[in-house]
Amino acid sequence: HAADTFRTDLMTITRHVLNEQSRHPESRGDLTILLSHIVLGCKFVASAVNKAGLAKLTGLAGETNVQGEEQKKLDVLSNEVFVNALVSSGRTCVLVSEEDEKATFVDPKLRGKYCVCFDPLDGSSNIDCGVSIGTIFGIYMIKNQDTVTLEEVLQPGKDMIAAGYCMYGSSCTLVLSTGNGVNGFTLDPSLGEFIMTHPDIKIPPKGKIYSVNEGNAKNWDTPTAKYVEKCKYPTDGSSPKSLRYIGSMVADVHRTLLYGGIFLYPADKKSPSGKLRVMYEVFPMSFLMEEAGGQSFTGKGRSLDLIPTDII
Ligand code: P6P
Repeated sequence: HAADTFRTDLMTITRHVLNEQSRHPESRGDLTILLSHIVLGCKFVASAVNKAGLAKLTGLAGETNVQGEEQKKLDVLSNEVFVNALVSSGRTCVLVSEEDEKATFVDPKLRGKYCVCFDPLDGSSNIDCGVSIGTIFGIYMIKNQDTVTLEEVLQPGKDMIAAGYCMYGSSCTLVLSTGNGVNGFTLDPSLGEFIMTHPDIKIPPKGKIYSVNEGNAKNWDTPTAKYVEKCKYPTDGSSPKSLRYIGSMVADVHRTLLYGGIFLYPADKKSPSGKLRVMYEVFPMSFLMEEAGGQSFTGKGRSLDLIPTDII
């Protein structure tokens, strides 16, 4: 029976990643091990985010909880979880985190060949009101792990070999690409496993939704203002687009991937280079968009062609 087959033939993220690895016979399984540690980090953060309201984890750093323990903000805690998971995987040599001003160069004895750029809890200002937030990550290969320098980390996004995000919302959804399409997995808390629920995600070719913070309209340049105006007052007889803006990039991008449309955070007078961070917001999400048949532009060119000048 279909139901029985489903129950006994689960496509977990671990099994999917192993299948992907088997497409590269020369692979030693390092990426598989690295991804399994990232998945562990996501499971831990999912659990902490779900308990945040109860455990009053959402308090500001420095407050003490009922046990008089120093409270860690969820994003600080999430960062520690991912740094520990990535270092202990033994497959990374340098980490770039939104939470840390400087790159983390892993102890030489524990080094591996990958660089991971990540935002451990993007959109964390939305935690207190229960809006979906997420972890975003991108993975690069480093040529020589023992002598890696910051310059080697500042690679264009097109050199990324994998990227993904985990959205902590009504359910916990992990979306991943290792360069062969995009797949979505949903955490089954009773199993503690991510089960494939969105195989081979492709962004719909036409979308009816535009997603932008209209509150910045007075700061937009003319081309941006004209584009958004056309979304609201189309001149080709089509219907106006709907505006959906959550203010949490993982949630806005996930909806765009599944429903189609456009998400934009245009540069403006306030943020001449735009607000989104290149290495752990723009690159991973652009990688996923292209792998799902979409596109990502900076307004001047392809986002993945950007060469970052610094890690923040
Ligand atoms: P604004 C969250 O802080 C974030 O980096 C992204 O997750 C989100 O898309 C953006 O900022 C929201 O920015 O200025 O619209 O609040």
